Amino acid sequence: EIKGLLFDLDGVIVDTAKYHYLAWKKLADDLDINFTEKDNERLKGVSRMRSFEIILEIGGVTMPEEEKEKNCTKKNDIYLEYIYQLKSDEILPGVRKFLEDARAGGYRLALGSASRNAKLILEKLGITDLFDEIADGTIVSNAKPDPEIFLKGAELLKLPSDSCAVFEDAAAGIEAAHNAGMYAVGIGTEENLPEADIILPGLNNITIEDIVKKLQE
Ligand code: B16
Ligand code: MG
Repeated sequence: EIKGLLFDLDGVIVDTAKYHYLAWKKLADDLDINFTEKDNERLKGVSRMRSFEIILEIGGVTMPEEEKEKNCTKKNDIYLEYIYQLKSDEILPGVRKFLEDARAGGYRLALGSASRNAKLILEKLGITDLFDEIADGTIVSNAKPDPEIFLKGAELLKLPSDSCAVFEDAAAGIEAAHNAGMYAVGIGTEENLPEADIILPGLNNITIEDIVKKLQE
């Protein structure tokens, strides 16, 4: 029986990918690396450092660890300028209602995001109170597809893996959910998320009951 719901942040609750892109783009320009919006797709769900390493690979650039750290901090400072401006109306369509209804239906909700800025983003969107627990990039060391983030989320919710369902927009996140022994609901397209147990274009016009029924068919 599904009792816990774990939500990825970027791509499921809010489209922060566009701000990540703008920040990485600025940094890449400074480093004379040609980084495109298409390249940015590869960074979804990926940790900050790993994202930077992918950008360096694209540019064929290497640099010492210390300098990589500095650039990651620089990127985050730029990213935060966008996040400080984030408004509650940027929450993706139907998400607030979906979360509220799921809570009212007795489900326990947790965030399961790689972002170290997750708490700030939830505050900005005004939805912190809708989550019972928050598992984010500040408490895990292994990035998706490692199951750590979702296992942490389930542990915080005090639920076994097999009673949890994960909502994810990234292939690595779907893989992480399965590695954790959880159901995986893909937000996106069949083409991008072939491994998901079910695929939805978003969380509007659907209830958690509909989803649970489909998952358990
Ligand atoms: P930060 P998610 C991920 O969020 C983003 O998709 C990914 O692009 C980003 O690099 C990562 O968070 C880390 O974010 O730099 O804010 O710590 O999809 O796991 O919610
Ligand atoms: Mg995501």
